[in-house]
Amino acid sequence: MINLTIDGVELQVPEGTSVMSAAAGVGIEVPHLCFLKDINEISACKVCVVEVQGKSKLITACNSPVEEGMVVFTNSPKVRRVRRTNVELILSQHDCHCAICVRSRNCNLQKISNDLGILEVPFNEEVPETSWDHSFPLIRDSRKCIKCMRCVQICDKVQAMHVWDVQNTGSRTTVDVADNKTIDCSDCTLCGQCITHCPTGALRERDDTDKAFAALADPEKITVVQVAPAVRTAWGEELGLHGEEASEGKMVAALKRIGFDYVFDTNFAADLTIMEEGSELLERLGNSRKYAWPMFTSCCPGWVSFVSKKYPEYLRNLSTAKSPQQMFGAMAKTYFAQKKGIDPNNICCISVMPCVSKKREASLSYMKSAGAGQDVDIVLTTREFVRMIRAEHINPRFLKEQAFDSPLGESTGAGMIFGVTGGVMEAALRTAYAVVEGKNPEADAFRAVRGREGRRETDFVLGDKTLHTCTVSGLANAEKLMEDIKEGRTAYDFVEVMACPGGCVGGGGQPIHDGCEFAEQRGGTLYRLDSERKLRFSHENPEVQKAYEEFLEKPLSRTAHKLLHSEHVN
Ligand code: HC1
Ligand code: SF4
Repeated sequence: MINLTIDGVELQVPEGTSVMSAAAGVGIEVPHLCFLKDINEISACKVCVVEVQGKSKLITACNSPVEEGMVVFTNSPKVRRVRRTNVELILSQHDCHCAICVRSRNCNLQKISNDLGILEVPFNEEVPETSWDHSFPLIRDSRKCIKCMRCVQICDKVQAMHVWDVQNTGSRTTVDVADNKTIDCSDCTLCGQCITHCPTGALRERDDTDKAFAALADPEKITVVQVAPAVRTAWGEELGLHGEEASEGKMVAALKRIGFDYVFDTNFAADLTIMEEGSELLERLGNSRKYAWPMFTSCCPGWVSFVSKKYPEYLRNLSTAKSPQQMFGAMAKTYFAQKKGIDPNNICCISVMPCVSKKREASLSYMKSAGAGQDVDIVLTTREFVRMIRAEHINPRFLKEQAFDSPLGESTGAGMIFGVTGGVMEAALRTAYAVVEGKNPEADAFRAVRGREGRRETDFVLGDKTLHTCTVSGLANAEKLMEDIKEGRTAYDFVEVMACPGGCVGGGGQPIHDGCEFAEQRGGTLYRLDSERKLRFSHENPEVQKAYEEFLEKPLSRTAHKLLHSEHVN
């Protein structure tokens, strides 16, 4: 153990601990912009400088290890002076129009500048804007980039997509798409992880809230909104609601207050997905020579995009079941429209998703099986939903809980856990067991698939077959998985992959908490909501059962195939 003093506090920490982490352990936050633990420890921003007694040069706290007897000052006059100059230099090359920045009030650069009392920028350089296609779902504003390198490292190390690179030198240094490509020609899967790890507003999703407000104001349009499982775990975070205060009922009430005509649950469609994908798995297992193995889940569009860009020869391994978002859209513009006697062309189908890639999924040319335009018209991230709540001056604390509408609003605990890594697998196994054994298992019988590691392998006995399963989150983990499969180092029957670490709860469209990961906590919320549900098995969802009786007939029927399945094309 190492003994040291930080700002007068004596402490003992293990050897190798960084000064920043030692300080955090006693409640002293050293300001920083570029640092991300184990991912970006390069001290590019120089904001975390601290003074060490007896040393003339300041050191960077993020990547300097503690030393025996060290006496550290994190906020001495010298530290404040140098830190202030370093921040002023960053601001001199930054577009400081905070009032019109999407990250206003949630920007670490803004906070640190304010804390340092910087009210004017003494140096000012004209920062040129690099060209960008603003119709693409991910937008980069080079004038707000502070060259912290977080996006480069997240995309390289966590997602293995290598989309970003540094360009030019000196004061012209910037980050842009690597190899002089345009973003739409790059490998970007739209996972959005670079957005949630950007400390400023240099990266953001395309804002579609204006389109949603226009649909709400159009008297001809019936607005039908669906909310993804993971959204309910995070929508209250930026609104100051804590834990159970940000309930599903208040979320529904907020959507109704905004003015949506029907508020439905993507969880309903997740249950429907289990019926279709589970049946597909059993059909494939029964005719195993006809199919490529393993079967992959297909509900995460970041993962589907990854396969199509990097391993197109494995596209046929993906389940043909569409994602719950897309199944919902197809059902809303057919089954629901028919039941209500609404012309599907008058329905505007909107989703609230924790994901940026869902914007692209909804716009794919083959996602219009209901024959009334795209099945899903507008996709909003959780962050955009929160902006709409704010724009409408809604204080969720004063809202009374409301229930989802029917007939696409009922869901089970199995649909709920789709939003956390391992959840699709667990939900599918609950129903597959029931089909094979003729009775339900214990609802938590397959909890072995839960966990924080990026890759988990588990075997389950189903009838006379042992099912080898694998669950992965994060695309760098997916890349290792694919290489293992390709090289024959491993073999599975059923594989679930989610592009974002932790699953959709850690999605690229979720609220941003600079440098902090919230996926685990949000995943815990989904498991709690699952355990509190009366129904825990997708096949017991009464509205799903009714939809089969009244409209779809049975899983994998002709209608189901037409509306709920698609081939994945490159
Ligand atoms: Fe997801 Fe899914 S779980 S992909 O993470 O299968 O986005 O939450 O909506 O479609 O249900 C996302 C979440 C979401 C789909 C479902
Ligand atoms: Fe990389 Fe994901 Fe960002 Fe695309 S969205 S650049 S894949 S981190």
